[in-house]
Amino acid sequence: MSAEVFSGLWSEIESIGRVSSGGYMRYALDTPDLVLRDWFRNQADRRDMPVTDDGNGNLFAWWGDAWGRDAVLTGSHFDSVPHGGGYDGPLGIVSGFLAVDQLRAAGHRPARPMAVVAFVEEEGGRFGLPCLGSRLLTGAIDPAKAAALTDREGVTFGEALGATPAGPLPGLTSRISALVELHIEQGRQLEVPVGVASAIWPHGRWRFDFTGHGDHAGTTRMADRRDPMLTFAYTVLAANKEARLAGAHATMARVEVEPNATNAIPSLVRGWLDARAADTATMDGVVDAVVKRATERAGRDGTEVAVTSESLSAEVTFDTELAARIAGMLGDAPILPTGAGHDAGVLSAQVPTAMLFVRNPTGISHSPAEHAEPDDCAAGVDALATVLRELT
Ligand code: HGY
Ligand code: MN
Ligand code: MN
Repeated sequence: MSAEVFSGLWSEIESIGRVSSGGYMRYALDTPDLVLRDWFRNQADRRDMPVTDDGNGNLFAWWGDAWGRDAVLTGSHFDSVPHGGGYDGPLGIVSGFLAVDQLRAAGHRPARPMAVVAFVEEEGGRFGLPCLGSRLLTGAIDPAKAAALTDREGVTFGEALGATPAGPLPGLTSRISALVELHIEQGRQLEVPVGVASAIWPHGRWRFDFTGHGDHAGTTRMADRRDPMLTFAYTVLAANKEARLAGAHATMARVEVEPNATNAIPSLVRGWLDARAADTATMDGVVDAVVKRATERAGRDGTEVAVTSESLSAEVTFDTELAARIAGMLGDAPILPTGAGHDAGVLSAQVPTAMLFVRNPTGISHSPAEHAEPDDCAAGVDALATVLRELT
């Protein structure tokens, strides 16, 4: 694959959902996502690849019998975090179509069906639960619960989807023999264009509701205040400290304040904790320590704190034999873990899965500055084509 051919297809989607920050606002099933889903169908049509929808919002473009036995899937997601980068997700889908082109040009005739997949709501940016589409496909979430998830405007996932999600595909594990997801690397770990994933850190999201007494900013004595913003601010610092002490990662980057007025002491501050670590015990230890310190501080501030676990993603160890086999196909590509969650991680609970990482020169992701070089992206397509050829 040449960088020019890669850039040619890449340029077709590059501007979809991009905003003035240079980042992307691609929320699941929102307008830019619907445009990308139409682009996906158009790409499939151009390649005589029939498209099926699994009733959960995930799209599958087929080369061979749709849902024939032992299918090999590749793909990723279109949705982004707000003002996120353009590669996180779409790179895996564009590379999937280009890998099909490359295999066909080389005369490959797959002995088993293949599909390029677009998983819905991987980031959880709109409905709050990451990997929603792949959790539905694998039965990891109850369809009614998924349908009831709401976005900031109060629109439910069921309304956005236009139906109650179908839930798990019957006989999934016999229908899929492997999933290979290609994704931009999101750390600073790759010195060569392509790597292979070994594991995904366990990670989760917890919502902290800090409640206090709303009051006038100008007339309320400092000694009389029950200000939840203080408890929140302390908790942000505590999360950072506990993560550093444990060698884990903790972030509080999303906050909602009521009434969110310059001259009113808040009655409620809602803050989300994203915590991750190389193992579950360490992650749990960090979260417990943060909850303990937030609760103690609330006692001093005269406020209340309630913590709700909103999503949990268990530790993933990818199929080691498959990872080693793939690394071998790619001239001993490096095998490395990641702290980022992926749909492949969800599917790994049921089917053999692997991930290919494409070098990210700065390691920056979930930011408009996210970037991968066309040469490395083209090398990623070559690697994906090699793996898909061997697996089919
Ligand atoms: O948050 C993550 O790890 C992924 O980008 N959903
Ligand atoms: Mn992401
Ligand atoms: Mn991603």
